[in-house]
Amino acid sequence: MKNFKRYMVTSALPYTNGPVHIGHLAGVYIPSDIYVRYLRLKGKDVLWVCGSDEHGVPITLKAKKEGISPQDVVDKYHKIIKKSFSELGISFDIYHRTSDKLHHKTASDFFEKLYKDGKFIEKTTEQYFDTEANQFLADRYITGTCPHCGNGEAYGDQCENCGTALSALELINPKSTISGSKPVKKETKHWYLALDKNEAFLKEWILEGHKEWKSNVYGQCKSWIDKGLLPRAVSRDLGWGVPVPVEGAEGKVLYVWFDAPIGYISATKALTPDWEKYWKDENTKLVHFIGKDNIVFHCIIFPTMLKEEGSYILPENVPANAFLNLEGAKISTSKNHAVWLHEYLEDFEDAQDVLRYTLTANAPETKDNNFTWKDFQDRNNNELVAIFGNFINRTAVLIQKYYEGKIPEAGEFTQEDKIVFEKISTYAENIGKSIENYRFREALASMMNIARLGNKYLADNEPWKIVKTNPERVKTIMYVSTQIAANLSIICEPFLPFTAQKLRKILNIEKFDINMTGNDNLISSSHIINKSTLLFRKIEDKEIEFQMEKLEKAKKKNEMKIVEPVKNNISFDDFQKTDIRTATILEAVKVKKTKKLLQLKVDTGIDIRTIVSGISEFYKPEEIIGKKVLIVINIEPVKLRGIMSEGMILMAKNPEGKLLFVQAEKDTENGSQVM
Ligand code: B3M
Ligand code: ZN
Repeated sequence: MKNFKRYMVTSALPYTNGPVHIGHLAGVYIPSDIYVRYLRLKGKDVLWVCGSDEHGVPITLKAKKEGISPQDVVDKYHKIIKKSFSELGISFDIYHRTSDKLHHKTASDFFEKLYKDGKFIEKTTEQYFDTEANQFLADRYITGTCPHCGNGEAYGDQCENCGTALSALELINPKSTISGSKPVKKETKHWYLALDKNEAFLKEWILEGHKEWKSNVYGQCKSWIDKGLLPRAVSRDLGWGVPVPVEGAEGKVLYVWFDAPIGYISATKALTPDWEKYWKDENTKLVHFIGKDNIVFHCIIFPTMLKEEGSYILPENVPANAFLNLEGAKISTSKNHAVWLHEYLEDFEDAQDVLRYTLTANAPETKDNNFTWKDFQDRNNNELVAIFGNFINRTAVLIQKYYEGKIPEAGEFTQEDKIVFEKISTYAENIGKSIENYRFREALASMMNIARLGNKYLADNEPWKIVKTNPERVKTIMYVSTQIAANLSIICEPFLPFTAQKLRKILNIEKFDINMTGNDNLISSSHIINKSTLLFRKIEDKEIEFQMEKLEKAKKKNEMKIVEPVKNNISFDDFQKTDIRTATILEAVKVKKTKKLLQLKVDTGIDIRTIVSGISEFYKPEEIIGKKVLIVINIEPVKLRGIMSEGMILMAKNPEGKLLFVQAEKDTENGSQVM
């Protein structure tokens, strides 16, 4: 393995169209914070950058929804996100933003260099255009069915279900998200990155050169490369973003996924004049922390940009995580099914580490995982309070009680004492290996094993029982316990930085070096420690109930939104005019060349008649034959696709828009009047 001189770590730039939630934290920001804090403890030269991703359609859509300008949207959320990250102890060296001038210049220059070097393919093609909104439909302005996995809500640039990078033209049944209308095609000029020409390079660099990448990441890359890559447009017809720095490109901006990753470089520039060392020297290890939906952009597109530019290094690893669910359901911003970081910090003041702990323990490292409030409470009460907190508290309280806070002289170590220190060394070594291999859950479990070891050491040795009869042995026991606590204060820092700080305060020690872990003499005899304060408090049932109610309320509010408002009152006489009858479906066939229509023959008890019904998307003809249904028989007949339809079947629309039969009981006679 190569020995790198320094590290350049990046974390995905959050879109500034909303606050961050626990899914973002578990997937990206907590693992990268652990990684970087660990490297800093090791004394490594490391820079860690992040910032707000402030361009692209997600922002303009949000602005439209809230009736404010895109700049107002990004200003609002940039502030909330930045503050909440910092309050959770996410220790970026800089949290920059892509609306910053420096970024605009950096991205623009990057484009210009590729343009001048003739790296782009300039093409005029037909793109989707919304005639009602008078606008081209890029990226999230258009949705449709993914041609790869059938997801009905794929975006014009990506399907979030299967992760595939798409072009809007590939979508089946495209629909404008602005007006809901079917778009038309219109010619426009754009610049394309030649991914196809870089296939050989990507194959060699990833498929041959990076077999060590996480299997989900490697697997996704392989399947894209194997499918064959196409040139990809890196400009858009939009008014919000970095203007394309080419003559004749008025009204066009850089594709958000072209400028956003360059945001990592801009942030580094804003941080240090020495930025080039971190981006252009082969001895720098570049690592991108991202969520699984960003893999294609960080493993295929951005590296191709970097390579085409020519002076940059490529990422050494891209440890992408899967998604975190919440209480068994997908986290959803639009449905407000989420735990928002800024709200958590209000509800659980001073419990930052509890969230960090739970999200690391449940991190979706290899597959999607689930967060529940019950598990959050259990992990706090049964692990942090009962094991970690309990061990520290007992140690500190006994040292106060027996020695007025002064660490006693140790006698000779027993075999058991020596094993304790050996075990700490082994755990510490394993934690390092796990972190360096991006296995943070495993690392956290080893960290807790040190706390467990301490707790068990005290429980096995029971100093409180022998303090009268064997005070010399108790001195050694308490000395050893203090060393365990001191080791823990170093090792827990990347995971639980607030706890580490409190613990050092109790131990009355400023700082230790991680290279000292496993040492049996971290705190020397006669050092005075402070009075114990509780590291963790119990989380009560009522706090969990409050959180569950919050989710429940959001759910109810959502369901209510979907219920149509009540129409105006009508008189009984008006109602009486509608003639509703029970009937049986006898035959059903699809109406040719239509997607929605079925032609039905129904027995109304009065006659057998034809009804054309728009239910073909939801039912196959053979499924509905024999069904007892309700029909309006006196509705004016209409001709649909040349077929006379003489009646209407009553259907109920569910929240997803699916039509369901309103059925009569099986033994109701056909032709019975419904009243
Ligand atoms: N803003 C995507 C996201 O939040 C995007 C990441 C950019 S990283 C350069 O999912
Ligand atoms: Zn898909």
